Amino acid sequence: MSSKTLCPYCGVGCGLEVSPPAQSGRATHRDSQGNPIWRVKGDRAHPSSKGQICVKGGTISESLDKNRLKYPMLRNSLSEEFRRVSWEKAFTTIVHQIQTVLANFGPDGISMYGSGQLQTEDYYIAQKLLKGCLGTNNFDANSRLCMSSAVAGYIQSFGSDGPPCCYDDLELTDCAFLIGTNTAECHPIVFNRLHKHKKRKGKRVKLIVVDPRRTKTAEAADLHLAIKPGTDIDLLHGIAHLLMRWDKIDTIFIDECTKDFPAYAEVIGKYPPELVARKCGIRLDELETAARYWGDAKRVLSLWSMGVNQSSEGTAKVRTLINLHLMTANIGKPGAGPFSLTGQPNAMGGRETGGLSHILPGYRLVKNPEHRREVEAFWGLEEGAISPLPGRDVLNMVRGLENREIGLFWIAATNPAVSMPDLERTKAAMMRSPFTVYQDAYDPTETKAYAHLLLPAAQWGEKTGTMTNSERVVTYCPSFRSPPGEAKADWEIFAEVGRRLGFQDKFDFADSAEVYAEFVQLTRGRLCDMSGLSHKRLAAEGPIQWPSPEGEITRSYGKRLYTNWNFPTEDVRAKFAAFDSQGLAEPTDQEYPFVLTTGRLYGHWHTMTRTGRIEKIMKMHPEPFVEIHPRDAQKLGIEEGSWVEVRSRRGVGRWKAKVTKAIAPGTLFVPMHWGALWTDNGEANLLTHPEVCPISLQPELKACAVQLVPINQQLSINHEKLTRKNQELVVI
Ligand SMILES: Nc1nc2c(c(=O)[nH]1)N[C@H]1C(S)=C(S)[C@@H](COP(=O)(O)OP(=O)(O)OC[C@H]3O[C@@H](n4cnc5c(=O)[nH]c(N)nc54)[C@H](O)[C@@H]3O)O[C@H]1N2
Ligand SMILES: Nc1nc2c(c(=O)[nH]1)N[C@H]1C(S)=C(S)[C@@H](COP(=O)(O)OP(=O)(O)OC[C@H]3O[C@@H](n4cnc5c(=O)[nH]c(N)nc54)[C@H](O)[C@@H]3O)O[C@H]1N2
Ligand code: SF4
Ligand SMILES: [Mo]
Repeated sequence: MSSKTLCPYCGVGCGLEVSPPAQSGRATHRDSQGNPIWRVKGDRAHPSSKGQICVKGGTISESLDKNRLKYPMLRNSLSEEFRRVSWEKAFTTIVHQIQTVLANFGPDGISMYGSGQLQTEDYYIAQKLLKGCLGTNNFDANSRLCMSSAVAGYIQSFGSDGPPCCYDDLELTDCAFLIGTNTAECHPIVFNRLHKHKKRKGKRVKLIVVDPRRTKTAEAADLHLAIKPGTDIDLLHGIAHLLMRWDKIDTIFIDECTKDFPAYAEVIGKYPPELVARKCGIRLDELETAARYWGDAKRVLSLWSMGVNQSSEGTAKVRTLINLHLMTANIGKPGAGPFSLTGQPNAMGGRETGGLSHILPGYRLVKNPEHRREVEAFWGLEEGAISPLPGRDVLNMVRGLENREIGLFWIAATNPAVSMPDLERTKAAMMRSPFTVYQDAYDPTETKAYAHLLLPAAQWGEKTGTMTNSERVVTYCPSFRSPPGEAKADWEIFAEVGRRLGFQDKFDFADSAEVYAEFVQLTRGRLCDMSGLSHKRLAAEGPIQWPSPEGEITRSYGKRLYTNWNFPTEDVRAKFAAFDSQGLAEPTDQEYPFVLTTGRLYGHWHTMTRTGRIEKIMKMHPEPFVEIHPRDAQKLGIEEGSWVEVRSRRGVGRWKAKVTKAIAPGTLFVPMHWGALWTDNGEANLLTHPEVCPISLQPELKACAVQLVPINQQLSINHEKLTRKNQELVVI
């Protein structure tokens, strides 16, 4: 019997069909430890992916049985060894810790740091526990490092979060504008759909890629604008300037459906093309070509991800991109719109359930008194139970730990000891935590070193829930195998803590279908209305796209938002933004003359807890490296494959040089994936800085100033030691 589910890696959200390892009599595919491997193929009936998958989805099942955390483990201090404990002991310990912190610090002494890899049901129960019952908004997620600039940009420009487009638009556009996204490697199936369309339509479809690196995505483009890191706003204003000059703007749409255009027009007046081209480090004719492609197209679809969001002006970048859509009415119609590609499989579900410290379930805001009252009433809480103050974002949690303002730090489904910026500082802060609960599926991970209590989580395939992909399609993900050892679903862990804290009636759920049924009621009447969805319906009918209000008979797929050009603002108009370009938070100077950017490789997933243990992927990407332009390499006498040191004001890393024209001169690229368990030489985030966008509070993981120094010595990679660290065979 096979099960239909969703790939638990990226936000494309491909449908998978998973079947058990072959039964006796037939050859069984086994991993290097002898575990039978579940068979995985693409689900042809899934509307988002139509049967396609990439190497990550195709190999996911090989990681299911390796290095799993199976039992709760406890220690009194970080210097002690962990000892196995019962769930009973684990729960009484957490409840005791929470009660102590409530007495000593009040509710805001508790902080939880979650993840876009939790399912919607997990996320929802965590919000109810923290924001509702405990009265603290200190729930943030790794989406702060990922999607928060997109969320802020949508809210400010349109009045609500919510990507307005759908993947069908990939096949309907005549100009795709990809900025700060390596779609080919990070959202491969979205890219396949777009690329096929382009191949079919030939010159009639234009593909523009804006990225300081010549990525696989850029290689497929008609026009690759290799701008200097952090000059996106200049570029976008430059395009707007030309569109104005050439009278390629839609004045009727601007007059009837938007506001604040004059202030924006004044700003773009200051960005003449010659100046912009110089600032961005591109040719004037390249800028003009980009503007012409945009201006001549009937339907422009822009796609973006971390090159835009992970910036100290992330929200301004998002809004400036949306401005271009507004001035040319490229929104709410087929093949057009500003489409943020979400990174993680359920980052969207996180947004729907209120999984950041400033939001509440159903696309509501903590700061809005009416929104708080609606949620309090729904949860059966007294008025005022939800704090009116946004909680700590994750960087503020780090500061809270430093200042000893946090008594209990609870981490779930993320590995901050690799993925947070300014890692030494993050680690030092986590060392100060009086008590850290870490709820993860794998063991070891780098974050384990900073935990007092480890809780084994059932992961995807071992618990039943739902996830929403980038195009708002909700997929039912049933449990198809038992969790290893005593692992439990995240939502069950949160709910049990809630019951033991005295909120029996609030967490009285028989199963996750009941959790989902409660959650969707909170979306009724909101933009993300899912009141027509249930586990039962999703299991029977397959994936469904929201909005999906109860009782409405609509298509389940191919929906767009804002097709009537009414936006959820007070006056139903979308808003132009007037931001000047600020550049990088840490500009280069004589001492630190290079910009270091960081990002992803096709095969690996984040901190490698799964992909580091998959042979095929380790063979594709065995070790980290630093990309250096030949001109810079020559100047410094660096040869391909030689070791170099990269130093920032915060940390140092050593990598093998990959000399390539794929990177712009003056810029270096290091993959983010390798943490302390996988390398002894260089971790990207030891170098990055913690400066954030003042609006979205998203850190600028994409750029810091560094020195590049050749080291005339051959460093060895101690594979044996690294293998021991990971307690299993890793093929390199
Ligand atoms: N293979 C793989 N796929 C993934 C993931 C993974 O770990 N591995 N993770 C998922 C997640 S959570 C996310 S968030 C997405 C991320 O997906 P992407 O955002 O596509 O991936 P990144 O490699 O982080 O960054 C994208 C590009 O931004 C460029 N960039 C850097 N600075 C700038 C700048 O100033 N301006 C512009 N325009 N571009 C710049 C980089 O050169 C890089 O090519 O991928 C998802 N998919
Ligand atoms: N330098 C640099 N740093 C970055 C980025 C970058 O581009 N550059 N990108 C940032 C972005 S966009 C992101 S999204 C983050 C990602 O960074 P992380 O969130 O730290 O990365 P993951 O390795 O995906 O960690 C997820 C963890 O959840 C566990 N897990 C999987 N499924 C489950 C489950 O169902 N329940 C529980 N409890 N645990 C589970 C996995 O074992 C793993 O340990 O990194 C950020 N950091
Ligand atoms: S494109 Fe993303 S969702 Fe699809 S199979 Fe690959 S990792 Fe999974
Ligand atoms: Mo992400």
